[in-house]
Amino acid sequence: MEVKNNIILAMDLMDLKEAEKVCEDIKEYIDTIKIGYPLTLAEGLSTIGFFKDNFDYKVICDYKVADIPATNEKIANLTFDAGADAIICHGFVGQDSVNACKESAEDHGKDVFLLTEMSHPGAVKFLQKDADDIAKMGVEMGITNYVAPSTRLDRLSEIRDIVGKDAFIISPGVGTQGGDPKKTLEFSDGLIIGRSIYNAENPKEAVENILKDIK
Ligand code: NUP
Repeated sequence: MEVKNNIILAMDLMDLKEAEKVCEDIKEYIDTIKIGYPLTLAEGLSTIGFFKDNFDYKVICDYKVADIPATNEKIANLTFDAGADAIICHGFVGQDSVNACKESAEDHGKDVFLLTEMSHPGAVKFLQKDADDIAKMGVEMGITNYVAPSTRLDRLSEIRDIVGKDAFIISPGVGTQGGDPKKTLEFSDGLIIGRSIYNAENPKEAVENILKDIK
């Protein structure tokens, strides 16, 4: 997946009209959006089509799919049938569950992202211990897209080493959670940025400032 300017907008506003306003403001800089449960549960699965039709965005659905294989397959099929370009799934549930998402993605000619370690402080307690093995499992499965944290660059760097230089890593935690955009891009291919853009007084200026920093 190619991401314009290495920035993916994490759109977690829960009102589609407000989300649209932000997207209008920054559309010259952004071609990929990530939506998750907040916007999808508030406004429906049709938000995927809304962003594709109105902005021609690539849409990554951050549904952190983490169920048994049969249920993962249903979730992924619904997501891709609604027009998503990619889905994010959790790795801790194991290979069979991840494979259900991977196969659904392949059937639809779309992408799956494997979530390794998360960016928030709480991830250190449980998820971090298994994150390297989750990444190794992804490599063994032939997965080429990963999510890894910008908030812990040592961990991001280790995950990069495991998945290899040709894998595509996108990283949340830039800005509000404390991650540095430029340093993150030493290891990552894309920055997932939400609140520091959509909550900014001037979202366009916020993006321009990030771009100045990373160029
Ligand atoms: O480890 C993760 N951390 C994280 O923040 C995995 C994620 N998918 N996210 C998501 O990235 C989070 O749900 C939000 O949509 C976005 C970060 O947003 P913000 O902290 O820039 O507002």
